[in-house]
Amino acid sequence: LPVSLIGVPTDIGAGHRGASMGPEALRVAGLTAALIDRGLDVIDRGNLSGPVNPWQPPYDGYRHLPEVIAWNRAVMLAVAAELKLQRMPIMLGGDHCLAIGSITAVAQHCRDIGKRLVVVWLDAHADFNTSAITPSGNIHGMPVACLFGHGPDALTRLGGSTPVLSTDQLRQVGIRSVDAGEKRLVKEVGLDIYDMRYIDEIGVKRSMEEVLSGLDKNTHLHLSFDVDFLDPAIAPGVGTTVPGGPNYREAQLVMEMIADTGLLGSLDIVELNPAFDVHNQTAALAVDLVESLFGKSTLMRE
Ligand code: DIR
Ligand code: MN
Ligand code: MN
Ligand code: MN
Repeated sequence: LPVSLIGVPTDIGAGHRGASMGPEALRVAGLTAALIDRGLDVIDRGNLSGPVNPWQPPYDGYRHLPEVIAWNRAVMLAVAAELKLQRMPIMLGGDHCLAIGSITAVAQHCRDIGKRLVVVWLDAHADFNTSAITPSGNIHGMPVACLFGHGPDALTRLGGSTPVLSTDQLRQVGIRSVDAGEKRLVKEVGLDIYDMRYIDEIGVKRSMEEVLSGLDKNTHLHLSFDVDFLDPAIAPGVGTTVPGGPNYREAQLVMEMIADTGLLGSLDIVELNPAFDVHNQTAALAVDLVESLFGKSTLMRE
């Protein structure tokens, strides 16, 4: 599948400034060349545009809601356009609120062509807060809730209908920070969460076998990769580090096992924040992991 890079330079959903520099950091780290080396047809569409970050406190439980809506409309339209052209959209984030727009578009596309959508969500956080329970008002902590129909109409119904996702369509991996109210809601909804304790106990291989079970040729796999999924020791360049994430090889194995399915249809790379990074090493690591995601391996494999 040919791929299209879509820069989404925004940090309106986050509690720290700087994720807006993520798209350029990924380009500087050589993302395009790495994908071309994988034998892919790559077009970099450049960056989407949208409102600047007004840097205001939360209002009614949401920080920057109008801006988040505007950016997500742009993301949804851009992703829909690439899917229509039969190209794989790769979002260069930008904070994780952009997944509302990207996954809404992907879900719509899957409905139209009769494919089953499965979303794999790599993150330290469950991103299942609502305005009533959020400790921060930051909408990057809410995209999964919005996709499940919990949130403001403008976000839950971005593509018209809601909910966009149901529990059988989402698997979250690497989770190790869930807020108090969020914990209750996640339990109530019954999210399929492979948290770090589970991964510690049964290992990455068996966890990922379970995450990727039940997929078939008719599955469109969307990967939403929040860079804070990774252990901060290898990935300092994010706004909200949480200790106890996957190490280098564990993260590579996650990507390699997803690559082996051959089902990847769309990708978000989010929360990379160059303001916290050291010599762009986190961007370079993200590119390295994306190479594995697109089939790079040490030895020839059958
Ligand atoms: C926290 C942080 N759960 C919040 N969320 C983050 O503010 O809702 N998500 N960092 O990536
Ligand atoms: Mn999060
Ligand atoms: Mn996160
Ligand atoms: Mn996230």
